[in-house]
Amino acid sequence: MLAAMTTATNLPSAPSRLADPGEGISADELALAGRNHALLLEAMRHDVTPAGLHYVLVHYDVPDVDATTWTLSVDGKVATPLSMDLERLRAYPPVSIPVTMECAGNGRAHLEPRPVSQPWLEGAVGTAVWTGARLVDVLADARPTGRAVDVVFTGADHGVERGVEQDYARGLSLAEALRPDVLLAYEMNGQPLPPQHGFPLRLVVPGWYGMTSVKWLTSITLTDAPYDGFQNAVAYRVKQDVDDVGEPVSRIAVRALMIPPGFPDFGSRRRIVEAGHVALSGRAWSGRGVVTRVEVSYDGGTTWADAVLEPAPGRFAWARWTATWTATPGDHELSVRATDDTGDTQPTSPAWNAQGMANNGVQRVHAHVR
Ligand SMILES: Nc1nc2c(c(=O)[nH]1)N[C@H]1C(S)=C(S)[C@@H](COP(=O)(O)O)O[C@H]1N2
Ligand SMILES: [Mo]
Repeated sequence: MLAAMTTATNLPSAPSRLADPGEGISADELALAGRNHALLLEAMRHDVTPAGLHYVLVHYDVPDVDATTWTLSVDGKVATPLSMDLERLRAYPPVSIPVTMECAGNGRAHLEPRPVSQPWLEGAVGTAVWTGARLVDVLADARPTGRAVDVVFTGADHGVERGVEQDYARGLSLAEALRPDVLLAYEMNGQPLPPQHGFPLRLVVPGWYGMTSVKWLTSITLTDAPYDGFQNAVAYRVKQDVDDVGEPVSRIAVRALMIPPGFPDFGSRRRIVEAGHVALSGRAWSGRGVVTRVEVSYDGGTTWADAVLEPAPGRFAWARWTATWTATPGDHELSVRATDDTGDTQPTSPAWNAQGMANNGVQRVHAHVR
C-alpha cells in the first residue's frame, strides 16, 4: 500500500540542482514563488498572523476535497483500524495552540550557490492558532501494536517530484507523534482551515519545520519500519552534495526577523528612514529551545546591542522583541539575531547545504537615513 504512494516514473520532472554562478531566478522558480507566498514582514505586528497573510507552501496543487464525503483512515500496525469523518474528529476534546510554522527552505534564495527550488527570501513563516483533536487521543482509540515505530501521514494532493510520482506524505516517529501538542487541526485562527492551509484537516507538529505538518490529510498509517518515502528520504535532508543521502530535517532552528523600518522603495524594497529615534520590532522563535536573547546590529553585524524580549504567547509561538535605533543620516545595514537556551544562535552568513534546508542566517535590511 505504501509502495503505491511513491512510484518512480519517467515523467518530465525538474532535477535537484544548483544555479550556475550569476544565474538569475528562472520563470519556473517565479511560478513557484507566485504560488507559494511569504509572510509580508510588516504582518509581524500581529501576534497571530491573519490567515491570509500566513506563508503558503504547496508542492503540487491544492486538492479539491469535498468535506461531506471526506474521511480520515487510521490503519497499519493498529489493533483497531478507524475511519472517521469531521464530526467524529470534532467529538474529541478540542485543543487550541499558537504555533509558529516555518518552511525548512526559508532563506534559500540568499545562498550562494543557490539551490534551484522555491526561492524563499526570509518570509516563509507565520503564526496561527490551530484547533483540533490531539493525535494521541485518536491513536489511543486505534491502539498501536507493539510493532509500530513510525506514523505516515498522507495528503490528498498528488504530483511528480524529481521523477517520483506521489501523494504528499511524511513519516514521523511514533514517539514524536504521541507528544500531547501534536494536533489534527480543523481550524486556523478560529475558522475552518482555508483551502491552501489544508481544508478540511491537517497535521500540526509544533516545533518542527512545516513539511512535517501534512495538509489535506486523508490517512494515518502506522508502520513497523521507519518510513522511507520521498519527502523523508530524499527531499527534506541537509546534504552537502545534491546526490548525498544527508541528514533528516526536523526541528526549527532559532531565528529572529525585524519589521523593516521607515518606508520602502517600490522596486528595490530598500528602506527610507527619518533620522532620530526609530522604534524597531520583530519576532523571534526556535523549535529546539526557548529564545533567551535577541540582538540588533546597525553596522552590518560588526557590533550588536541587546533588544528587549517579550514573553512568548506559547512554547511554540514566536516572541516579540523591540529596540530603539538612533538613526544618523547615511546608508546603514540593519540585522537581528536570536539565541535560544540550547546555546544555538544565528550565523552572520548562512550555513550552506545543497537543498537550502534549515538555514538560519541573519536577515539584512538596507536603510537610507535622511
Ligand atoms: N499535503 C501537503 N502537506 C504539506 C505540504 C504539501 O505540499 N502538501 N507542504 C508542506 C510544507 S513544505 C510546508 S512548509 C507547510 C506549509 O504550510 P502552510 O502552507 O499552511 O503555511 O505545509 C506542509 N504540508
Ligand atoms: Mo516547507
